Amino acid sequence: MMRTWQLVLTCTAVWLTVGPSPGRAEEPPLPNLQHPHAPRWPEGVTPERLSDPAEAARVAEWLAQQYPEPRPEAVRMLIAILRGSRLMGNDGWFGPAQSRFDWAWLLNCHRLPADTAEITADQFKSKKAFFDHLDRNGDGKIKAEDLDWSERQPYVIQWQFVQRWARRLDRDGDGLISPEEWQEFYQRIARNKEGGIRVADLRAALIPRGRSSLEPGDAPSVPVLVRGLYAQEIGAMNPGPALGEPAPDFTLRTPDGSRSITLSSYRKDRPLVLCFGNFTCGPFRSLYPEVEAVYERHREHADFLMIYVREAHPEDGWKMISNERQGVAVAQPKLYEERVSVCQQFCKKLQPRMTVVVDELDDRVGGTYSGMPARLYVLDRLGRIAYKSGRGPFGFKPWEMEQALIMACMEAEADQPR
Ligand SMILES: [Ca+2]
Ligand SMILES: [Ca+2]
Repeated sequence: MMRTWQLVLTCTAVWLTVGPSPGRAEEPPLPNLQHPHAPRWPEGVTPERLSDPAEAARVAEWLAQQYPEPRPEAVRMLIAILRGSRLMGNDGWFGPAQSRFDWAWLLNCHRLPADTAEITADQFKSKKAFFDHLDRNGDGKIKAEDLDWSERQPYVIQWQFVQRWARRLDRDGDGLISPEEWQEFYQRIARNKEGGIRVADLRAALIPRGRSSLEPGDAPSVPVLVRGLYAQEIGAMNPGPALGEPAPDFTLRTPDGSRSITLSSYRKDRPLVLCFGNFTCGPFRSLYPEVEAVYERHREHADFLMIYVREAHPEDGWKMISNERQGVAVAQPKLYEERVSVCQQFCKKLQPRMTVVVDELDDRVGGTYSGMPARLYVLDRLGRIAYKSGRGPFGFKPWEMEQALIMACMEAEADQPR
């Protein structure tokens, strides 16, 4: 009797989900087609058909004709996917951060002419700790290149390499390399070798061969990426607020439900950092401890808030073998309570000390700020967007954000009544 009831309930649930309209159950319709920033989609084409490169190229051409340049961000990303992008961070909607706090701002703040090449410690008008962070390469001078986080900078290339290395060592994905993980890495690559690790072993372990730097089992197919784009799992379709705009207000609850946090209730005389992220985004987990480190360094003169958003790599989307190995395997929450529960898993693993709030299931805040899958903002003391990182995971650069935050703090300091 129980079984019959279960069957009836299951059938009813399936019918309610799929509805009576025609269409094969294994190819559900694209979500969010009515979203104001969703790219138009050709009639009768399912994402699954785009496994055929010729069909993908045809749809890319159709989109290119539908949207003359300059194209919306989501259209740029979709066309890049259809033309073979596997989301390596240098195409589609990925791009550099935007910041009011750049080299020109710093020179102006010091009343130095625009062609000045460097600022020395003696000339610097704020705390020594601030100088040390702005002098990224530690040569005792701040130069324009210290503030340049584009990929042409050797420092940034090295930094990305270290980040990839750290992720390979961090087997449980908590953003820290434990002594056991360090030892395990040594054993893994030195296995069957006499007398330690050779340079070639390190190279083989840290510079994987092949087209993708993703681990085996993590590389996505075109249909998975197209569905991920419309589901806003690989990123929000909205481009988010522009530099200088007032930060859109919101109220969200903490994961324990005990508090509601409203953005506009934060102090007006100091900067505020917004950190967007989710549990299943591996690069975000890997870098989150660095955001916490920035929080510890600057909590005395700035506010911080983390907004927990939609999962990037749920089991029913672009699932990652590397996540499963780390015990990070969750379906995309269908209820707010489920998202809260995944956020609690995140909190258990990453132990955030800054305040965390959970976005509503309709992604009202993550969507507005283009916060999915991960992104950083610095709001100035007037609540305007002063720094907006590139889209995560590639644009998620905590140390770039820290430099902008330091300059936002210098600006706030200079404005204080004396
Ligand atoms: Ca320097
Ligand atoms: Ca670890």
